[in-house]
Amino acid sequence: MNSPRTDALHVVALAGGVGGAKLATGLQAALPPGRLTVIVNTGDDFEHWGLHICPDIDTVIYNLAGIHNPETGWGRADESFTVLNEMEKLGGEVWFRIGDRDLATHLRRTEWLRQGLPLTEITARLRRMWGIPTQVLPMSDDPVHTLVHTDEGDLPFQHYFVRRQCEPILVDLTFVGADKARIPASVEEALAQADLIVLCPSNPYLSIDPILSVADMRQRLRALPVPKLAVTPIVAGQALKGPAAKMMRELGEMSSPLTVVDHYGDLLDGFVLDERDAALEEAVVLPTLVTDTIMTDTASKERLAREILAFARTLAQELSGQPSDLGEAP
Ligand code: FO1
Repeated sequence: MNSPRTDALHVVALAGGVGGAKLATGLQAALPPGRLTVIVNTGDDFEHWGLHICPDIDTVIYNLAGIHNPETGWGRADESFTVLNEMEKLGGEVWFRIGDRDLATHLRRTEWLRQGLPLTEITARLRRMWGIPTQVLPMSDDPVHTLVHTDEGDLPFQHYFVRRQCEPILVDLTFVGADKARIPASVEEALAQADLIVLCPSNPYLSIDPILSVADMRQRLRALPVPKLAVTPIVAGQALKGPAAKMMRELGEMSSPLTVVDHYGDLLDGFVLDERDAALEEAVVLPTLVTDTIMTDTASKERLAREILAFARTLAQELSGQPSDLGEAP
């Protein structure tokens, strides 16, 4: 295990979608400014209205800045849809609901991409503009596209997720371009400094797997001498949000936290299980924190994050056989 100085504690979270953004917000609140890096899924990115949309990056940024729509978890608070309504009148596509405030982000990002800036730099500019102390890093600057193989044929991710509301039966997933995509230098630096890796309660198949599929990311994470833990996205057989439980059943698996543990396999040193599934603790086999994982407000996000940091300290101790240097949460 690394022996990090208390003042240098650096947490790297892997996230995509609303569940990941919620825990990232809790971790940001629980850690000193600048000690959290979030590596975000970009497999959901797509072109729409001629613009480059990065839904998971925007969800993470809006949540970390506290300007997200609290009902959906994605998009902006106090949003209006004048442009969307006008697009409808002009026969444009409106199944993907882009609000007016959100549109400014897509316009600016697309403008910067056309100027040749990498997505990492654009994302850094956006998070600094919103005053976010956390580093938000795209998993790659190279294009990776999640392609969903279903009983109705292949669907680009947002067509499956939003347009078809995840109705087609999942057969398999491909992360097109992941083998050629490179890990950005900023991600490599964050991993080299990391004292703890947290796989957020995001959809393992749609949000975390694309990140793990970039080049040799999974092997790199596995080789890091720091605790790596995952937080369950499944509680009492259900996904708190999104299609994870439905997808598990369609893939012939149980919709259970144990399926998540199995799925991540030897990547994990520990697991965070919801208290409603406490009966499964022994079956997890890994060191397990059993707690309330449901994040409904700012306080519950921060409480869960602090419990995870305390659990990570005991985990680091168990793994090294020595007292942990992972400092006390402030
Ligand atoms: N999700 C929906 O279910 N319907 C939408 O119309 C929609 C629009 C949208 C616009 C901007 C944005 O950043 C996200 C948006 N999302 C929408 C969420 C997004 O499709 C998914 O949450 C992620 O791609 C999955 O993590």
